[in-house]
Amino acid sequence: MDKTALLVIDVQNDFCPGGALAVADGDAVVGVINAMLADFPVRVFTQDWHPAGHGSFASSHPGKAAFETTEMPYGTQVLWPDHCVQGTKGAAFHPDLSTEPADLIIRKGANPAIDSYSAFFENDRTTPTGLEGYLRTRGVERLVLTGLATDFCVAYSALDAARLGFAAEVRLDACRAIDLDGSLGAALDQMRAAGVTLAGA
Ligand code: VGL
Ligand code: ZN
Repeated sequence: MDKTALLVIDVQNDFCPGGALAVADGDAVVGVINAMLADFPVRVFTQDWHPAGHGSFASSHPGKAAFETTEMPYGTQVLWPDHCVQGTKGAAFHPDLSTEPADLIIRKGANPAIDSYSAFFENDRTTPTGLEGYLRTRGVERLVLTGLATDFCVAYSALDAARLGFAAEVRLDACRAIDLDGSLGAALDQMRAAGVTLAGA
């Protein structure tokens, strides 16, 4: 039997209602994820974990507003409101999320010059977080992905998982999307094309 890991992506206060980059209904994933945890032998949580003044923040780009884009050396970057600044309440996990079962917590986005949506690589798509090695040495072959946001960090993680040869399933009922200019539809299409299973819709 394939060993399956549950990946819980960025269920942090800033992505929940009232947060700096609130995803509509983001906190609705908490109960669904809590109920799934016991079914998996390996559980990995991620935290978006930016230094103040991070390069993905619109506030770091004079004349730019949040949700506009800019060109970075690694490609086009959406500029976000300041969010998930290391050590702040916004960067903490949602208080009702059951984090005790986590085997590993991966923090990403700490490099001020590169954003990091995926749990596996920074947005240059080459600088690794170490998650691949962790999963392989634990014998994991299959991933079930949950969390925030479907069309950014969950999708990038699922696409990287598929590219690395893991079987990947996204549980849409345990995810919520930002959906910026059709980004949700595009992400779902890309995931389907990459062989990611979309479940729980
Ligand atoms: C995310 C935008 C910026 C996410 C993180 O977790 O999907 N989105 N940083
Ligand atoms: Zn971020």
